[in-house]
Amino acid sequence: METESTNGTQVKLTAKDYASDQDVRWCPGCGDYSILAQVQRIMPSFNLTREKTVFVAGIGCSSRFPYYMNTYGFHGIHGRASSIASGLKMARPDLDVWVTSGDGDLLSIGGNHFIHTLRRNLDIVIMMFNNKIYGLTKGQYSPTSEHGKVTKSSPFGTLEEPFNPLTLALSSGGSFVARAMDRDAKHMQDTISKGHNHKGTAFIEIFQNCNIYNDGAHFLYTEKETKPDNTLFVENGKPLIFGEHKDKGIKLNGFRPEIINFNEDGNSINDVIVYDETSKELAMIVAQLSDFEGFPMPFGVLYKVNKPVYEEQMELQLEDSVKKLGKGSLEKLLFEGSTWEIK
Ligand SMILES: Cc1ncc(C[n+]2csc(CCOP(=O)(O)OP(=O)(O)O)c2C)c(N)n1
Ligand code: SF4
Repeated sequence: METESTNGTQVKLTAKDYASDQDVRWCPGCGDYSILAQVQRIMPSFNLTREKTVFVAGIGCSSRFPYYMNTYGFHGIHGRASSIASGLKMARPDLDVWVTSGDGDLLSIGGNHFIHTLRRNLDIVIMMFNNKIYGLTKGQYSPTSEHGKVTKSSPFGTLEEPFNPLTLALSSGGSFVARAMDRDAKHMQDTISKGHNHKGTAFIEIFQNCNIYNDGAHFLYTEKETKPDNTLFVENGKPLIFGEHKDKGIKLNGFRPEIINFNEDGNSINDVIVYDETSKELAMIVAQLSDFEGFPMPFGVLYKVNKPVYEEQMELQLEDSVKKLGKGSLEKLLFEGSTWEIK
């Protein structure tokens, strides 16, 4: 339970305090509702004040998120949430800054901004709601739509291979890379909390069902019957096991992952990889598992390392420069050096 100081008084906040008075305008049954509920539920545990919390979004159904949070918010332009959040965090490092975005918003028009935000490692949280489609614009394919996907903008099937958001984040220098799903509330809460508590940019991909334009895109991983055999829940220090009876595991044969079954001769849990979330090599291998036929989809925190954060380095550099060179003048800077006049 959190406390907030308003006019000197201490008030305990609950999930309800984080819900705004706006009507939620997502389609009934949309996976976004679950994400909103889980975020509101965990917010009080962070001991923050609402005045110091900001949700930044681009454009899309998912990007309506800031309207529904009773915090500060910024509904920006398409694809620019990471950049707006970066500027905000640099100017006001005391704020708690969150980005909510869709797979189209973040990886298509916002792709460039996204990769550089990860590379810089500002202390913010980026949540990407992945429904593998453009929801708001009524069902065109997105950078995560599978190859061959028939949509309004790809009537004969997409020709491109989709991005794997986790390997993209890892290779862009992300210091916290994780995946959750709309239908597993507890795991989502836990993953987002870990992301928030990480110092640096936390990237969390959340599988979200768009029941209007791409219903069932993630059902293999969310439904009771199919989930155990098709998902791998990664935990630091624990063996990579999965399956309804927890009798399957992932082992490495050189760099190649292999599935082993403990009921078959010679296989045992001791052969399975014990996960180390600080190993980028392991994170890369596990993030790609689902790209191969028959392998499960990984969820949880795949990678988490401590690296210097951008805003602190910038502050130190500024202080150091002022010490060495004095305060400086913008006017002088603009008019010094080689300037010329166009006549
Ligand atoms: C510059 C610009 N280009 C295109 C659009 C149209 N547009 C609005 S939202 C969107 C895609 C949203 O998809 P996604 O980010 O996956 O979010 P979802 O709606 O599925 O949550 C597009 C292409 C726009 N608003 N601005
Ligand atoms: S179009 Fe899809 S993503 Fe958008 S609100 Fe409706 S169900 Fe949700």
